[in-house]
Amino acid sequence: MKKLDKNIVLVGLVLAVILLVGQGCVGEAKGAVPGKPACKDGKDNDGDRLIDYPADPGCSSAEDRDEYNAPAAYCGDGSCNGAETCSNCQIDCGTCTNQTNST
Ligand SMILES: [Ca+2]
Ligand SMILES: [Ca+2]
Ligand SMILES: [Ca+2]
Repeated sequence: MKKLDKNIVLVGLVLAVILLVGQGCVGEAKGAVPGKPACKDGKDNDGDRLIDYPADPGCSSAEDRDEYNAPAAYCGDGSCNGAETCSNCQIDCGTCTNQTNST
């Protein structure tokens, strides 16, 4: 029975180690500095070469946790958006076709 007791102690120790290591790994996502919002960590988090509030327009404040801002719509971005039409942005909206009324 002594051997069994030793095994139980060993299993307990292993479990304790797993728990401790596991807790150390739980936390912030990769790349994020714990406790520091992306808008005041001194890094260019979204790759637009603008760093932190107020330089990056993606930062609404220094406490903003996300630098990312949606790029403005422009002619050539691949989608017909904003004020784009077939007459002012054929790249995105396609060429205008003359529609003839059958009536
Ligand atoms: Ca940043
Ligand atoms: Ca940025
Ligand atoms: Ca567009």
